[in-house]
Amino acid sequence: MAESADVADLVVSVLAAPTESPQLLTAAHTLGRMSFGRSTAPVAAMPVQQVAAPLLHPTGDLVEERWLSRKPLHDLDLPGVRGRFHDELLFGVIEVDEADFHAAVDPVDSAGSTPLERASRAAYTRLFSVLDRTGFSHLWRAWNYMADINRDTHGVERYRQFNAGRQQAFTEAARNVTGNVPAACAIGVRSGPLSLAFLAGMQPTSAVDNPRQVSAWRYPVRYGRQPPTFARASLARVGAQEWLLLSGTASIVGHETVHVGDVRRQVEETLANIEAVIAEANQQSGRHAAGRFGLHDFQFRVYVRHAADLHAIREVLAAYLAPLQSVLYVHADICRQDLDVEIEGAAWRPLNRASS
Ligand code: 3EB
Repeated sequence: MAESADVADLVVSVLAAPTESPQLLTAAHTLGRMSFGRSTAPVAAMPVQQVAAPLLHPTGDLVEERWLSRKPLHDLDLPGVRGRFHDELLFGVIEVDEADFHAAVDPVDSAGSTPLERASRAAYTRLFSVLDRTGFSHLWRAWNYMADINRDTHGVERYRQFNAGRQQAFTEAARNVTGNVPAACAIGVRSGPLSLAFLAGMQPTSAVDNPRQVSAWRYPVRYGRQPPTFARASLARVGAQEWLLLSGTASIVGHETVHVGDVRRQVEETLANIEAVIAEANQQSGRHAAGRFGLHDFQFRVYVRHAADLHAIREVLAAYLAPLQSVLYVHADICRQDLDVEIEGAAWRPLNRASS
């Protein structure tokens, strides 16, 4: 029993329902929170990412997801970021108001730069300075939310503006923009500032690829002048555990969207992609792990573009997932206009004693 007690000491869990976690669900054990829909004012002492998107399912009181830990937690005290950390991991939230940035047209670069591009660059520049100052140098996972993600302004889709600003900040901070890049998602919400939540660690993660998909940082220019900076998943160690953080995953094969207009087949293709990423992660961690990750180990978050598709999406997922598996359905926009659904998730498992 010593083994499992030890593991429990280190567990950080994404919780779907407050009632499921009697002892841990207190402020003292909360590393970070993500809330959905019309939420209450932020609690100053705790980092919370307020996602301006309604939860479609489950409905009711459930409005947030929490990352929990039994480790001693400390509040971060730096300007422009709300964060909490323990000895291995930092959770933080950075919000940047686009209204603080004006469109600029550089006479040398006729493309200029837009308020969202500048806001994205500023958010990531701030993030990297937080990581440099705290020693949590390695960005593991980023959750990006912005209003009107598919709208064109200044002649460019806003998601592409975001990609440009993000990539620029990575480059300026001398971070990789190819290869070992963090897991991420970039999602459209109803209103509000550009919101960036992140997990960063003292130790590096390994990026996991998907052999069915072109790496996002290699997408051809038809998807935007600067490609998105993310990996399909991050494989990380926390104490005696291994974590697999799955990026937002969609119905993309190679670099092309498939099953346009058919949400059921999009879900199936997305699950095939997730299975491929899990298989790749299992191969990468190999003998270090006790057991393998499987689809049933994950807590999932599903972004649904059209609320009317909820039923179909749930029906398809029910055929693949365990009956009590935790899945949150969020009404939000996907970064490609031709995609109707995107799925992300997280899972953890014990490492072998010998290799930890
Ligand atoms: C895709 O596979 C779908 O820009 O950070 C998924 C995950 C997507 C992360 C990002 C975008 C991002 O290209 C979109």
